[in-house]
Amino acid sequence: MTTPKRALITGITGQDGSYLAEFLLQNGYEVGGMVRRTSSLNVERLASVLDKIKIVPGDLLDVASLVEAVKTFAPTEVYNLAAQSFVTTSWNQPEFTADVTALGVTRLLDAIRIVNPEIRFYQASSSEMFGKVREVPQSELTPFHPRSPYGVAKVYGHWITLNYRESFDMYTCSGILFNHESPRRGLEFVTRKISHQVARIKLGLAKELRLGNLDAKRDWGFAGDYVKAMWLMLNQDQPADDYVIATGETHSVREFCEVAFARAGLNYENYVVIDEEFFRPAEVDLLIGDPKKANDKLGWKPEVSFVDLVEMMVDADLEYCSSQI
Ligand code: NAP
Ligand code: F7E
Repeated sequence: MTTPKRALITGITGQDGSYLAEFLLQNGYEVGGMVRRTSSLNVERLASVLDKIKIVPGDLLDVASLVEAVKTFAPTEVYNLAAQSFVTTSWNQPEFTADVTALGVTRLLDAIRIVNPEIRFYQASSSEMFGKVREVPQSELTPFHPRSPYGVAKVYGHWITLNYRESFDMYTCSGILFNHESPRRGLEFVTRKISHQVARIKLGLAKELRLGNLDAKRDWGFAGDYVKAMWLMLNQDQPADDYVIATGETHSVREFCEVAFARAGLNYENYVVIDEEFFRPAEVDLLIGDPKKANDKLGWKPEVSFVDLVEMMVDADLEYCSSQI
């Protein structure tokens, strides 16, 4: 009998953490979820797996808690998904963002190095590192030019992950993931803000949707597809490497609105109001990833199309908002 693999997920209470936990459990893993102390436990997204995972206390701001988490759970793989992940907040809390999203990666890598450097490590890097893009589409070789304190923090996290691979011969991978969404996306991100408000308008609970830059373009995929790529990166026979994970298609916020409102039988032009409040000090205008390396080396491909993703989110929010009435 082989010993089951053990995965410790930081950020398990977030969108990606919940999908990754489900995926790893289905694949025979024992799963530990690192959770920071808050006044109320935020485990809504974990409803289907809560009784199957082990909650491990820990905070990326506190290295002693990370050493303890790695020591007590004794994982074979660590997925670092925890971050202050909302770009807008990173301008209001730049130092906090750097502490969690940048330095937090070093703290966790160091905890692993001290406790057991054989543990394989995944870092959640981001297409926001490309920012003011230097080439189209963006690949693993495209230079970075981040446009927010969040993007800058992720560049640090990316390079420290590579540095621990090169300095200590650890199996550390960085996944440069483009935007990925789902019905579990936080309400502050534009896709979920749209799908949720479309549902409320359809049900007569709201009259308008206030948004910022409708012309920004993103390469949007489905979070459930993207967590498989994280796992593939840590389960290769070849040496650790970094991969762009994307669909290779780009769509504007306006197009997202068009498809989302149409799903509910509405025309977005009658409801969307442009509001200066939602414009950013510096914008990332266009992101489109080149997932060729992940296709070739990991055999990874996205399965959910843009239209299917938007419709999945609107349908889920129609059901969710109806149940709240
Ligand atoms: P998310 O929903 O915002 O989840 C973030 C998670 O981080 C939450 O579980 C949160 O816990 C945890 N966290 C925050 N600060 C922490 C701290 N100090 N110590 C421990 N945990 C902490 O993010 P997501 O969309 O799932 O994304 C997962 C990761 O991928 C993030 O690192 C994000 O930056 C990165 N990323 C996301 C995308 C995307 O499109 N979704 C694309 C590229 C990269 P609480 O529940 O306690 O707040
Ligand atoms: O914005 C525009 C906004 O907040 C997308 C995070 O997961 O993906 C995410 O970062 C675009 C931007 O995501 C509103 O200006 C217009 O151009 O949904 P978002 P993001 O900033 O791309 C990356 C890959 C990550 O790593 C991050 O963690 O939409 N936009 N109007 C708006 N955005 C928001 N939030 N709200 C609006 O009203």
